[in-house]
Amino acid sequence: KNISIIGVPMDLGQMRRGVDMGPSAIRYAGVVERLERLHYDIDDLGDIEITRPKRGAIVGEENLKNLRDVSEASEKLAAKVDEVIKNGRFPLVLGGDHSIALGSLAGIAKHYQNLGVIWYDAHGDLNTAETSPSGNIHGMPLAASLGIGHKALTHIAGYSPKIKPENIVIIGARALDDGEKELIKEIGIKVYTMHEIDRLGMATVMEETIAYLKERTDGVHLSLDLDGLDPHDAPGVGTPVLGGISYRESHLAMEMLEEAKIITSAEFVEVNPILDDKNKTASVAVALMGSLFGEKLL
Ligand code: DIR
Ligand code: MN
Ligand code: MN
Ligand code: MN
Repeated sequence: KNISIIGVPMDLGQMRRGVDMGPSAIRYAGVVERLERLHYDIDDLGDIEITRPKRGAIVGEENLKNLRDVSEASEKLAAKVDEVIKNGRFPLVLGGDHSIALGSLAGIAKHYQNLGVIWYDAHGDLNTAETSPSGNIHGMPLAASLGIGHKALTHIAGYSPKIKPENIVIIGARALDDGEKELIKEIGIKVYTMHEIDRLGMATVMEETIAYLKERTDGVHLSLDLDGLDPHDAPGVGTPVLGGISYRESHLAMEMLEEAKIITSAEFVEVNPILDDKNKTASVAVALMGSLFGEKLL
């Protein structure tokens, strides 16, 4: 397999600075070397250019912080991801805050009839301007990709929706806002909260997830927010939530995805090195990529 790495130094989807340095932190943690050891052809395409915040509101921008800049960056990322897939390569996107999933999914989804998505996250990222408690767009990309929300977010790359509710599996949820809970019930998204992970164990959660996606999708995008992990294992994130998925459970999940051979694109987001402990979170991200791409313990 050939992998193209795309860095997205984006921090405008939320209010804590530093997550724009995520791509550098992940590169310093050795992502290219780690994957080359697995005999992939790695092409690091460098970073998408992100413009600094523009001033002046646009119509409909209420409770949508940095809407214009996030939307512009998403268009650039979508075009880059689209090009990578057209070249027959696997897009591996490094964030940046989770708003970048808008661009990733916009570039990916047009290549599939039924794209599946695994959303590995403490949060649902299913807010709109109406339901968001923060106005932060990193809490909205899954809703927008379903076609729900402001047009500047739902119509990246000129089409909508990117994904269908029945093709999504959320894993690790433990901080859902009221509006997100309502939406999940209304449109029917499969969710494994921490409660189900505790009860069933990660092995069963992943067996069920893989079986579920295999029968209904023709490709699966892994969108992994490092805050899905417990803050003990991944402290360098802007919105840590106690009681998360462990380091080892996360490796098991990645190993099972690799065995199942269902993942066709991936992104690792929300690594914030200025909130981190000696680049620990970027190192965890790289270790998980190792498992996702076939590292074996023995
Ligand atoms: C919260 C936090 N649900 C919001 N979201 C986060 O602001 O919409 N997503 N942190 O990753
Ligand atoms: Mn997220
Ligand atoms: Mn999150
Ligand atoms: Mn987040």
